Amino acid sequence: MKRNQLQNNTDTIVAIATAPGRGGVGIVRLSGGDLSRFITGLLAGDKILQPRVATYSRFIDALGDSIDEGMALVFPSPNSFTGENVLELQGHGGPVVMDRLVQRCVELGARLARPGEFSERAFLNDKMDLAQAEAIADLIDASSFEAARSAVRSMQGEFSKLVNQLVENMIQLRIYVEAAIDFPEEEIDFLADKNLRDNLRSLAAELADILYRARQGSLLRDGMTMVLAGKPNAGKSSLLNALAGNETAIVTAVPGTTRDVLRERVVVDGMPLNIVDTAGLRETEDEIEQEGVRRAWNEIEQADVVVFVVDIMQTSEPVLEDIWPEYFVRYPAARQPVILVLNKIDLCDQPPGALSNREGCFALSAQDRRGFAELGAYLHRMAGYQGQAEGLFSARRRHLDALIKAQDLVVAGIQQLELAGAGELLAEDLRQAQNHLSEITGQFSSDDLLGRIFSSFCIGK
Ligand SMILES: Nc1nc2c(ncn2[C@@H]2O[C@H](COP(=O)(O)OP(=O)(O)OP(=O)(O)O)[C@@H](O)[C@H]2O)c(=O)[nH]1
Ligand SMILES: [Mg+2]
Repeated sequence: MKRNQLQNNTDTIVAIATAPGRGGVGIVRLSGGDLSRFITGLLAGDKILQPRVATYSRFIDALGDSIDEGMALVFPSPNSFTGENVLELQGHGGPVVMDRLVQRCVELGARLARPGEFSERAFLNDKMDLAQAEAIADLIDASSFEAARSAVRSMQGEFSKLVNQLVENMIQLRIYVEAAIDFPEEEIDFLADKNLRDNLRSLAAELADILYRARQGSLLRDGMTMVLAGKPNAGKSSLLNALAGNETAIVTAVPGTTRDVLRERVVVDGMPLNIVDTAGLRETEDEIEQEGVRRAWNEIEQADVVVFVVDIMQTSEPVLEDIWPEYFVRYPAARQPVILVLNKIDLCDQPPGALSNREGCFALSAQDRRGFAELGAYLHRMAGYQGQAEGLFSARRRHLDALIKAQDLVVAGIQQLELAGAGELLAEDLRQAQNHLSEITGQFSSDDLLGRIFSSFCIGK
């Protein structure tokens, strides 16, 4: 992959940079290549644009008729967002006006930008790294004050700085380990070197710290996915409605009411949560319901946390293994956390809240909302959510995966060293761990990964 070389010989891309719809001002942005034909072709009179100075002008079509009038701004390479020559036309923010300006740019030889293409070019021209580019998209998409604050920190390079520092430490260790392997006659008995072990351990600790903070940041951004599962009529849809504060799901006394998967994004005491309501799990002849049950299992499999809802009146002993054996049959090993909710306590004398003798078991009423605070607090604790963005940075699932892989490798490497004295294996683990970390900032990344990341951005960004 080519970086560090300004790609000013690229074609010119154009897009509306402002949000679609009507607004006081709308901006059309061009980037790449020689922009002089756009300046002469679009601006009335022979306008000479000073770099980064707003110049008032009429914007004209091929016949010289006015499309609009406004400000033109040129940012010569390399001092622009993309690092290329950039021209901005700030006109009136009407969709027709904006479209005509874009059309005129296309007539003059520009090509419509793909989603995220401006950011992609900024990345390729070393204006920012991958984590920073992603943070811009996260800032634009931020749904809460905290999420926006942590996105800004990532955008300004806080996250990247930590990752780069980690990579740097890893390189130092690798140099040492590989030198010891390559020059055994030097008699650096590196396996016995206490310094090496200490350094490896502190590397693992640093990784764990960054991972913790990245997890928090990713929670702020995405929230956990919590799937409501259970037998028909347990009150899953009622619980969804109560948590969401609206009547999203149909609730009836008929078992098998819900067939489709319903999704609702809610904020529980500042923590975003993606709740998924599913069809009641049961054997059924009904074809539609069968499909609903199949989809329910699908969602259960992908959940960060599963809430298994039961009707307390139908339940004698709240032991998950007995109440929901199918789950343990399907997933004998690695499972996500499951919370057991005993619903409808308004019908009996069970007090609301956590059951003292059972971890992760809560009594509540979806009808009168008793017991909700305890469940909410438990979810917060489970997610490790601190509720404050101090020292956090926005992070994505992709970043977490890379950090986790790097951590696993470092831990494995330490074991190779301590148990087997295997220096070569340690060296290989460290090499791979470094590659995973470098994926975060994009120093080491495939075109495929870049394509996936930037195509999820909005057009004009
Ligand atoms: N008394 C009482 N009734 C409840 C409570 N929660 C739900 N119900 C009732 O239980 C019945 C089923 O509720 P739903 O929310 O539709 O149950 P569900 O689990 O989504 O059912 P399916 O969609 O059929 O799987 C309805 O009649 C609700 O009014 C509760 O906390 N207390
Ligand atoms: Mg339902």
